Amino acid sequence: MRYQLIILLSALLYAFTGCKSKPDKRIEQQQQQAPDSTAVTLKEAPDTTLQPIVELILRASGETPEKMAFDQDTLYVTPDALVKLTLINEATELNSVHNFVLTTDGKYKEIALAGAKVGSSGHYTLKSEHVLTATPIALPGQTIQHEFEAPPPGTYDFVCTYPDHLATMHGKMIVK
Ligand SMILES: [Cu+2]
Repeated sequence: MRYQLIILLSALLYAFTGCKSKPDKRIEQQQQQAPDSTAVTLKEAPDTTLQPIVELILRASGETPEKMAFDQDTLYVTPDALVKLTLINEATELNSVHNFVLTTDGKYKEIALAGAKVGSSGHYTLKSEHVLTATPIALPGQTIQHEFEAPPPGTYDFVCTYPDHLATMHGKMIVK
């Protein structure tokens, strides 16, 4: 009798755990497979707390193409810096429209000539791998604030790409 009771209990126990374990596994699998809709993938923003800041103030002046010029022909920037450029157009003549286009690989002349054909709606700036950054155009009397990451160490050219300003409006940016 006791033997039978043990068998009965064992059978019950087996039936109980057997029935229960199967659906449990399925639920576990479903839980593993189901995408977790509560998880949010956050793109880690670069930590700029300790990033050096280089502030540049560049003035453009001159009322005729021959006299139009930036007030500096060499700008110095440290690598990894956040560059805060202020472009001040001090001119009053309508044709004295300027921008600041930073270029690589000695291509500033090509960039300026091609940019001149882009027109005002495109801020006279060609979309090119040789253009690192560019301000919008600054109309006479306007001041433009523009921020960009310093490029790797090296020497770059900046240029105004408004038509016919290339000859007098360009300079070097040295990153070191
Ligand atoms: Cu210009």
